[in-house]
Amino acid sequence: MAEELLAPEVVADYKARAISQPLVEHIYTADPSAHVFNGKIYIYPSHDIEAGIPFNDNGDHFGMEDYHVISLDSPDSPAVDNGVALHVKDVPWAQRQMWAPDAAHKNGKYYLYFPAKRADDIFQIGVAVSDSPTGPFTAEPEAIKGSYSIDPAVFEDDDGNYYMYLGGIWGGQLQNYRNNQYHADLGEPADHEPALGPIIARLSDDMKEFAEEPREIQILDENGQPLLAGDHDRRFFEASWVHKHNGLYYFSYSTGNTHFLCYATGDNPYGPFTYRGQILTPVVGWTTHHSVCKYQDQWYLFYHDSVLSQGITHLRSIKMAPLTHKADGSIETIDPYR
Ligand code: FUB
Repeated sequence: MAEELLAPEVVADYKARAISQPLVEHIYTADPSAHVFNGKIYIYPSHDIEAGIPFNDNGDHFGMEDYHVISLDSPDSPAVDNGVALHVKDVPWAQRQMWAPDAAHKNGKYYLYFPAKRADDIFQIGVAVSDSPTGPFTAEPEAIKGSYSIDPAVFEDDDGNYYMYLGGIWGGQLQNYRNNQYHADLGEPADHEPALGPIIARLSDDMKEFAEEPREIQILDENGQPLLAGDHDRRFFEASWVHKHNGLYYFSYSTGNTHFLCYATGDNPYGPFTYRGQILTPVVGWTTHHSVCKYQDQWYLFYHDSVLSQGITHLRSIKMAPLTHKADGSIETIDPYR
């Protein structure tokens, strides 16, 4: 099924009302994972392409092949495309679908974490290493042992521990796992059952392995009960991210088919996290995926939409906008179009 383009007047209206413009327009980019390394902003996005694969619920039309790192000297500086940082042909275990990545910095080395499908169509997460935040990165020969599903996000805590958050349902295959075991015939829980949670594992000292068995995170409602699988406006779908503000851990994520970016807070990296609200209302395009990053004293939301491609879901553009924490710790909801 081909997607229909938005009418030019609709696109013009979205452009006029957009709170920010694409950071780069010469390529399509999505799923921006932003970090400040050595005083500069580095964004690790997906690099969207038209792979010519028909749209389906597995997301096969997201046929990305490589990663480019985008850097900004400061939030007001031009965004610079630093070229190809890693290509799927240089990842021995991966075949296709280089989806949302993230990166981490430790002891002068930079680590790029990325999901991709193996030859048997199962997603795993890999790591590639570089001496530079912009790459090129050299991939480890095997995927991270015990990894699965998609959307790795790595959080560095104040005590020097690094944690990977991961997972995504539907095309991201998380519904096929329980207790870290793959079951081809498993699906999502029934609507009245607890929703599937994102997965967390602490990383090893060398940043290339899990230092512990991955475990599922609980997201609770205002009564301390797990969000239910049928609660599509609030339950976890994909796009994990964690940031810490005033000692509170903020776990944020996409609700997928209801198109919200939501957040929940907790007092430690493993949760449980309690649902607090929406960060971003729906953007143009099916997916929504983000990061939250502080530059000097200002927090920013990095996100994407499909306005530049006239609404094509798999041709997205990364954007950034200021994000505000209120005095009570809640986050002001952002409407991407005024
Ligand atoms: O970019 C491919 C997939 O789309 C990501 O992994 C998801 O989070 C969604 O943004």
